[in-house]
Amino acid sequence: PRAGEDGHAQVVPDGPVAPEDSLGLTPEVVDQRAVEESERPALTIVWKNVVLMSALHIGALYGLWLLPQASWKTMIFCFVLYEFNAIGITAGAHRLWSHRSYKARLPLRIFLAMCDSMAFQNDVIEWARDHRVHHKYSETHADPHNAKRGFFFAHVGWLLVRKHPEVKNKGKLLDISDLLADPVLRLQRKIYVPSVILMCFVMPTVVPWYFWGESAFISYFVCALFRYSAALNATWLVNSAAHMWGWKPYDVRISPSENPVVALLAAGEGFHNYHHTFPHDYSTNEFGWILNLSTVFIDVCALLGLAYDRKAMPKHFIESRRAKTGDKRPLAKKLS
Ligand code: ST9
Ligand code: ZN
Ligand code: ZN
Repeated sequence: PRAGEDGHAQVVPDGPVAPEDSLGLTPEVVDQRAVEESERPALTIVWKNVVLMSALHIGALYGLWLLPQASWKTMIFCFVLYEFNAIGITAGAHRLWSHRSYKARLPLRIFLAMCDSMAFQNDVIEWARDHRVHHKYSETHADPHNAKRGFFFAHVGWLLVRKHPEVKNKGKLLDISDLLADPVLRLQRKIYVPSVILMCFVMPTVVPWYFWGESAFISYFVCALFRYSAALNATWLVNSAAHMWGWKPYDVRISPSENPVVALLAAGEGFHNYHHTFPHDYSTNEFGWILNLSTVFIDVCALLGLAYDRKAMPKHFIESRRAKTGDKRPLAKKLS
């Protein structure tokens, strides 16, 4: 059973529900979107990022081309790394640290921070600050990857240009004291560069070479560059594809959508209409383990006593919200 129905999980809301949580849209955000409709913000391109991102993707495509020459052990290792890379972002940076949707004991937090360094998506404090501002000011200029600015901007373009001043202005109003108070996150920030070199590039290259004699050249291009870039693109699809295409069974008024393909690629993070409607649910969906490896991971950690206080939306709460704001057309209903 999904946590929340088996009596083990804490059920949200456990405090007063903020207006943006109960309605999905604050009047402030709606007004802001209307004002911005006709604006086209100026872009300041960061050429260093353009060059590095292009080089990474060329290296990753070369890794994909080399993949058939890799041993089956290397292929399995690459897949396992991809999933742990994903878990670092989903169960770590996203569900634990950005949304506090469950609690984790120290060994699990250390493990998740290591996986997060393997994912090399900025340190958790920066990632979570950007993500909190993405939820609170979704699809306005204060949203770092505002999907109203098109697929490319939401996918990768936002990492290639200076941020809109509103991201910084609104971001500074957010409380991130909980992130700064976590010693694991402070340590990760302090040793971020060496931790990324080790976890994202050196370890994926050395393990196949040392343990089963893979060529270090192949393991670098396949397990480091190809795995890293594939996981980046899967993550970015949540910001681009899942903000554009899919079903809206919980709230028709927002762009984030239920996108099963993205859910599969992103270890359970494609149920984005649900997630933007109920951001504090630790499962980011209504269906528990279906297409959701990250929920499986958190539930197993809970069984081992490493994770606790998983927050899940009560069924009646979901139903009443669906009745108020959800898409009630037959297909959306069938898929919800
Ligand atoms: C990457 C991140 O890929 C991907 C995140 C995706 C999120 C997805 C979410 C979806 C849900 C979860 C799905 C998970 C699925 C996982 C599946 C896995 C298979 N608030 O940034 P700077 C201020 S990273 C408040 O330099 P610029 C602040 O004072 C990839 N203040 O801005 C800051 O200083 P500090 C690898 C803020 O100059 C100062 O501004 N990494 C905020 O405009 C300067 O900040 C890269 O490619 C805020 N939110 O530059 C690096 N933001 O930090 C990319 C900023 O000291 N980044 N401030 O406080 C950069 O190079 C730059 O950030 C930039 C903007 C060029 C993009
Ligand atoms: Zn989103
Ligand atoms: Zn989120």
